[in-house]
Amino acid sequence: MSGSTKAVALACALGLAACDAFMPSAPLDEDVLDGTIEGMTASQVGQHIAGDEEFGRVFAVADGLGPIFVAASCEQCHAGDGKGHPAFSLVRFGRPGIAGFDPMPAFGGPQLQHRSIPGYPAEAVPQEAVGVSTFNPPAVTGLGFLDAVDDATLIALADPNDMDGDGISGRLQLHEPDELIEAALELERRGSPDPDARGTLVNGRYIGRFGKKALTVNLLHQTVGAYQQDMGVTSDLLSEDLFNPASGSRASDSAPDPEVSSATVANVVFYLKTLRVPSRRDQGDADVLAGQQIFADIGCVGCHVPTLMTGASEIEVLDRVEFHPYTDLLLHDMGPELDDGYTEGRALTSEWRTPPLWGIGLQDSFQGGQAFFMHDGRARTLDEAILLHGGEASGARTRFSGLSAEDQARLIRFLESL
Ligand code: HEC
Ligand code: HEC
Ligand SMILES: [Ca+2]
Ligand SMILES: [Ca+2]
Ligand SMILES: [Ca+2]
Repeated sequence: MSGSTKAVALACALGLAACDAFMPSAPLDEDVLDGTIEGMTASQVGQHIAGDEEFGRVFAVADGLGPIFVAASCEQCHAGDGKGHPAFSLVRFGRPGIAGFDPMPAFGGPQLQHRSIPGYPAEAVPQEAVGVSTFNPPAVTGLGFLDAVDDATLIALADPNDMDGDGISGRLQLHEPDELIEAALELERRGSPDPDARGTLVNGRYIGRFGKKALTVNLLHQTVGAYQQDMGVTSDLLSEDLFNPASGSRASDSAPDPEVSSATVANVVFYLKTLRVPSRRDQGDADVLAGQQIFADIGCVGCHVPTLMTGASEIEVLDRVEFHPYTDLLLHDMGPELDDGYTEGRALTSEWRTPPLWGIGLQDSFQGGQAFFMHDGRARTLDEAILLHGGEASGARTRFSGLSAEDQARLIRFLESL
């Protein structure tokens, strides 16, 4: 119970407050996602709070919003740090090209910025686009743990040729080196007690881990990308304003670049790193425990790996600890139904990075009382989400369908406890 909840309970017990009206709306501590990890030093708490403020900061035109953008703050899309409502989804597009997938930069691709500052034309999805995909904002809790997993762990989890014969391969997303990726990796290596654990080259390319197709290599890369692509806000690493190529002009806003300082970016990254993992609920319940066993037995754990280890971290709580994200951070072919014809890096259009399942039982409270699952929110219940699994996950889906109604309900109870 949080301090304020305790105070309310006490006031009720003493007959001081109208408790029927008050108690139900007081959130339980465990239902709140945006708590911090424990054990931070005072200066770390200070940096977390500074990052939290920046995460909530609403940009105005004078601050450098746009000229084209999707939303005016991180928090608008990642409300309460939980999954965002589909109204705040990102739309990305492209088409098959001669040398692989063409993200259509001449048309403003791959990401649509459908809003703009006054006097500047917003983008529209071009008719020439063949693959168009909608990405729902994911929850941002617990990401410091995923960020602190060593490259070697991901390399060991990958089984591109399905050598163990379970029908599940799991591939690393790999990106050609570029200036931005190398700068983002280098800055993070500088603060790390084990710099060699990150930025490993695999066949000359860097491992991607964040985003639905693992587009970005770390939280810094993700953050500067979000500032520029989602809000039109420039930083030291991405210092050029976005412009709409269809408008024929490279005119940008009048705010001097960079529009956020590297200290601000570092604070936001630190904020993301130090958001705690959502707490489990009803962990000891008999149905939940039975559901957990079924989750393992029918092969959900082939991708939604229950336990990972972090590597060395400068943040004590994240330093070489076990945690339970229910993801392998790898790409999997999910079959034709989830194939939007759109892709990033070396992923196939049908490939998606396994999303963590922690907090999944809480997400409806962050999406306006309704839940939206899968990359574009097309599934409205956990059952529906499971039944959309195809490709490498076909076996697990078929085994789920073969369960008794009671066992299916137990599996769902387990997911709801995460
Ligand atoms: C317009 C809505 C929108 C805004 C604004 C936005 N995001 Fe996001 N965010 C998303 C979506 C959608 C994704 C998934 C993108 C992808 O899969 O490539 C995402 C992904 C992320 C991720 C990766 C999470 C994961 O599990 O892989 C992080 C971290 C993140 N955002 C942080 C931020 C920060 C920090 C800001 C502000 C600087 C921000 N976002 C602004 C919508 C938004
Ligand atoms: C082959 C790998 C794989 C297996 C096996 C697998 N999943 Fe998934 N799962 C994924 C991927 C990838 C996604 C994201 C797909 C998308 O966004 O379109 C996903 C999405 C989900 C989601 C929705 C998450 C969200 O944030 O919207 C749930 C719930 C889920 N899986 C549960 C299960 C259960 C239960 C099983 C076992 C019956 C299972 N998965 C087996 C890879 C897998
Ligand atoms: Ca700008
Ligand atoms: Ca664009
Ligand atoms: Ca500017």
